[in-house]
Amino acid sequence: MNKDRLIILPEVADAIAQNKPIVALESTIISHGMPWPRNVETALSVEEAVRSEGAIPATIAIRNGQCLVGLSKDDIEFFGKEKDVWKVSIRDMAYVLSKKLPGATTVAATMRIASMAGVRIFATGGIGGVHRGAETSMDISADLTEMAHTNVAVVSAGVKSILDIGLTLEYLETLGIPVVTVGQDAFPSFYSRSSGYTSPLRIDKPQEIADMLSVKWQMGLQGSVLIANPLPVSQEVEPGLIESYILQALAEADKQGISGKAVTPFLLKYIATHSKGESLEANIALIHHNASLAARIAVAMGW
Ligand code: PSU
Ligand code: MN
Repeated sequence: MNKDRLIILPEVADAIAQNKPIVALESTIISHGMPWPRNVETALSVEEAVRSEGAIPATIAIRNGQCLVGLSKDDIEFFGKEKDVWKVSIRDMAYVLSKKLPGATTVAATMRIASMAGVRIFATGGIGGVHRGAETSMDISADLTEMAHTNVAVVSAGVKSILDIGLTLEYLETLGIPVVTVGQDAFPSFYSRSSGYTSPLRIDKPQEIADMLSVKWQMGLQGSVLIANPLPVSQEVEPGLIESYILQALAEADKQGISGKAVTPFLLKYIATHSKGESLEANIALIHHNASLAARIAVAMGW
């Protein structure tokens, strides 16, 4: 690893050196997942949520040919406002770095950079997965393959139903990625605490999750653990409503010929715009909820 390409904010570098708990956060959610100015407000308040649980936040992005681990307030503003920010998954990293383009990192790229810096836990909203119709499109997010081999745990609110949740759970099993839901048997689907699927595993306490992560990595069992954190009851969005927006969004994506990396941002934006902000409020609430849980697990790990 060329150290000049990994710029760790001094506060984060100190935390790494002193084995203090750290939580990585992604930037695609800032640049491509939410409208300005709520994206910037959310990115800043999520960092506060991590701090209030006693951990240090490290939001990750790419700028000026460097991977940034920990963003300044100015950087967060930049990624929230700038129009031409690349959505960077693993395959885009070398290109965006060598061209010195600004890049917001997906779950996959954020995990990889977190791992390079020595950060072991990461909080996000929703992960990428197996898309509906993947049996013909082969659209399966690189988030899943990354989770198969990078030792960074991911806290999410489950899998969003823009994806095929059943196929995503199957694929996670194929890749050997444990899926643990916190506090309930049902696997959550982002806007809803249920999905129609039972979680493969259930753990109720942050300390027990921390124990499982320690055992996994001590045993040399490479890869992530998907920690599914159901959103608070008060924030749930009625599943029938979300499904109707998803079906409209999928039909519109098809009509406009949206494909490849543009699919997920297109669907997310369509749903956020058409649900009149209800989905955005739930999205913001659950990211805070996930960041707090990730921080509690990091504290329990004693890193
Ligand atoms: N799902 C969400 N919100 C998001 C994403 C997915 O509910 O913001 C973003 C994440 O950054 C994720 C990426 O890593 O989309 C997955 O994109 P793709 O499906 O193109 O791999
Ligand atoms: Mn895809």
